[in-house]
Formats: sequence, structure tokens, C-alpha cells
Amino acid sequence: MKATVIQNVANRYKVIDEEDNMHICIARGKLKNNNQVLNKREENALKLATNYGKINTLTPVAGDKVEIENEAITKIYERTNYIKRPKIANVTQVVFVVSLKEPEPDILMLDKQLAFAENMGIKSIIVLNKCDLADCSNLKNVYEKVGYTVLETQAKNNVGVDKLKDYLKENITVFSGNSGVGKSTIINSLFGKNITEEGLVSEKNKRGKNTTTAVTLYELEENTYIADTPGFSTFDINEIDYKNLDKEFIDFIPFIQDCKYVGCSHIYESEKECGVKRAVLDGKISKSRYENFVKIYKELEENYKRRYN
Ligand SMILES: Nc1nc2c(ncn2[C@@H]2O[C@H](COP(=O)(O)OP(=O)(O)OP(=O)(O)O)[C@@H](O)[C@H]2O)c(=O)[nH]1
Ligand SMILES: [Mg+2]
Ligand SMILES: [Zn+2]
Repeated sequence: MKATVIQNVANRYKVIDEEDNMHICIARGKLKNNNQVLNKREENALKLATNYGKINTLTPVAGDKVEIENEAITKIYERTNYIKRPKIANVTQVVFVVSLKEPEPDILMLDKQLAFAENMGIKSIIVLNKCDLADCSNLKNVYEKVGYTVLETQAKNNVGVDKLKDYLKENITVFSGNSGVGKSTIINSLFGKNITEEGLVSEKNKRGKNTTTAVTLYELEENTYIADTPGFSTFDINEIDYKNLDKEFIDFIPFIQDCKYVGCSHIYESEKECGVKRAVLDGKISKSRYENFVKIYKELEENYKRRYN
């Protein structure tokens, strides 16, 4: 029977089948060799021998669509995507939470995270939270112009959360955003109860004890899941190839074709007749987006060179 993995702790998998029944399963057989960790060679041999799709892991993770038989996972269906940290598959949407105050908006982080989602082929929604503390309209305008859905919330007062709920239908959604922006408050407001208690416990432990808490998918409605990802706040974007970063800035795309040089980086003085730089001057691309693009490009380039030179 087909099922969705909603949690993995050690070698136990909580799954929900198509009739909405919960099972605790093991992964057996070709998926994982008696729970032993395979070495690289064995793993490669297994990968060739089996056809679990193009993703290079044999271990089910939260979000996986699987086949179950007698409380064992016998097959992982091909993933639409796979995020390493937090470990989760088949995410369809990310909600990026930015707070207007306490903490101040971190727009560089937002632009990094939006690029990550584009790179992974995941839809993005921006939630401007704590709109009770400051005016949201400026940020809202900038990112709506880029082409994203921007919602305003006051999670603490349950304002705007119902509208967000409409956007979550039929998705597996991950919440991302710096610590303290209100992710847990929003998720709790969506469910009408304290669903992230587990996550809050793990936050407390950050100071001292080193605990790992599992990624868990919570079913908001049928086919609608929210991922609770304790200890996680933002994605590592280092897998983006800096040379292709411009394509992850969706507001740049229409102007790239106007660049004189193929492979124009849109950064250096020496690159004359750059469509992107022209669009910034003309006010068609926001200055802050362009400045963040340059910062992220240089950061990725530096990290790349450190790794490979
Ligand atoms: N003024 C105001 N405060 C809010 C709002 N939403 C959340 N807060 C407060 O902001 C603080 C942080 O909220 P959390 O939901 O814990 O933030 P978080 O994003 O889950 O933080 P981490 O778990 O550390 O990543 C809490 O004290 C909330 O009560 C809001 O809309 N307005
Ligand atoms: Mg939290
Ligand atoms: Zn250019």
C-alpha cells in the first residue's frame, strides 16, 4: 500500500497510508542492509542494482512516498526533491518568515533563501510577521514586484493566519526564517494548538544538552502537511553554482538576455552593456535585490574557490 513517511526516529518510520491509518514501520530488504551503514562501494552497488530513482540515498526520510507491506517499507518512490538539512523529501513549498521588528528584517537572508528555493524548484511564500510593530508596506511592495506572494501576519494575535492557511492546501510546506521571527507562533496558530512543543524543547536544549529531534510532518488537512523542523532556521545555499545564481533571481531573468556578453556576471565594471545593471538603473530591479545578489555571488564564489582550489 502507498503511504507517506511523517517521521523517522532511529530505524522506525511513522507513516500514514492512503486510508489515513498510521503505521510504525521498519525499512527492510534492499533499502538498508540490516540497519548497517553501507560503505561507499556497497552503496554504489546497491544503487545500480536497484532503481530507487536518481536521488542518492537508500534511507527513507520524512516526506517520502513509500510502499509498505506488513509494517515494513519496501520501496521509496522517486522524489521530486531532497533537502539535506533538514532531511526531508518532496517539499513543495517554503514559507519564509520575516519579522518587521525584534528581530529587524534580514533581507540578505531572505534573498539567499529565495534563491535556494528557486534552485530546488520549490514554491516560495513570504510572510511578513509582527506587522503590529512596524509598517509592512515597503517590503511587501518590493517582493510583490519581484513576483512572490507576500502575506502580512500578526501571528501573536492570530491575524492573517487564515489567509496563509489557504496557500498551504495540498502542499508539503517547510517554514524557514531566522530565530525569533515567529515561525512556531504561526504554526501553532494554524493548528489552533501548541503543536511545536517538541521543537520548543529542543530550542531550550540548544544552550546545554545536545539533543536531536526528528523532522515531523503534521497533517493540517487531507494532503496538507506542515513540516516541523526543530533546530532548523535557514537553508544552506552553498550548493548553488554562483555562475547560475542570476537565474535564481526571478526578477533578473527578463533582463539577462539584454547583456552583451554571454555569461555576463552583472557585477564587474568591465562588463559593458549589462541588461541587469541597466534594469537596476531604470528602477525595474530593486536596488536592494541587486546589492544582495552581488553579496551572495561573492560569498558563493569565495566558498567555491576555498573548496576546490
Ligand atoms: N509583537 C509580536 N510578537 C510576535 C508575533 N508573532 C510572534 N511573536 C513573538 O516573537 C517571539 C518569537 O516567536 P517564535 O514563534 O518562538 O519564533 P521562531 O521563529 O519559532 O523562533 P526559533 O524557534 O528560535 O527559530 C515570541 O515571543 C512570540 O510571542 C507578532 O505577530 N507580533
Ligand atoms: Mg520555533
Ligand atoms: Zn549582465
